[in-house]
Amino acid sequence: MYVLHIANKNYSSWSLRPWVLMQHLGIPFEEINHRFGTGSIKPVSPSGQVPLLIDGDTKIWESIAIVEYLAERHPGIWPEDPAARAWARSAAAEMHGGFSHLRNICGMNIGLRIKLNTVPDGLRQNLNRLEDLWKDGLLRFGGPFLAGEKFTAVDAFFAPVAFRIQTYNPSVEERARAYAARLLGLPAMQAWSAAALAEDYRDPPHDAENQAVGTITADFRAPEKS
Ligand SMILES: N[C@@H](CCC(=O)N[C@@H](CS)C(=O)NCC(=O)O)C(=O)O
Repeated sequence: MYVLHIANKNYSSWSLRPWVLMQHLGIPFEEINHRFGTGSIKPVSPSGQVPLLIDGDTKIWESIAIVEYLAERHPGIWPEDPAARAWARSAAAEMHGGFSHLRNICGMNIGLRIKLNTVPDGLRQNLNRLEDLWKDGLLRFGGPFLAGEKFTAVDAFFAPVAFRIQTYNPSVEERARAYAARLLGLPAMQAWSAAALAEDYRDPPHDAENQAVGTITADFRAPEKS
């Protein structure tokens, strides 16, 4: 049985990617949850970060490597069509290495709703690129997912963006908003979200970062246990 190490579901966008993919595809795994700030990830993970997948004696870290490891063993991780697969790999790699303004300014915090103080140029550029990329995939492969009919790893890579759109409500075109809503409606995304909202503990550095970029207009998280 695979073991997937992840962190707080409310904040850990990288953990979400392999989790939602495995959950959606019905690949069985045991999950181990770490809390940010406790130092429990460091001794387990070669990079000191999550997600980390363990398969017997083999440790796989970095979300993109985890996805490729799974793709060698399970159907459905990437699209079957070679052109769609090439596009999906490119778009997932672009997400893995890029969109830094979106990732840094709009940190994932599933339970909060935040009105951004400003939308800096870098963030607007990332959002423009996101709209173009999603439009390209959805039109080229016919939807409803980015590389065609099925939810694959490229959708998993953009899954945290759907939560960010929900939290920060940035101005994005209707097609992008509808795709984000489609992701949010998936049972695996709903399960992750419900667990995130039920977390009764916080990571103050993440909360401080999110608070610094705007005004919190709602907080749907379970009360913090002291
Ligand atoms: N490039 C890595 C990023 C992993 C990452 O940044 N993980 C964060 C959580 S979302 C982490 O483990 N942070 C804890 C730390 O850095 O101490 C991947 O794709 O897996």
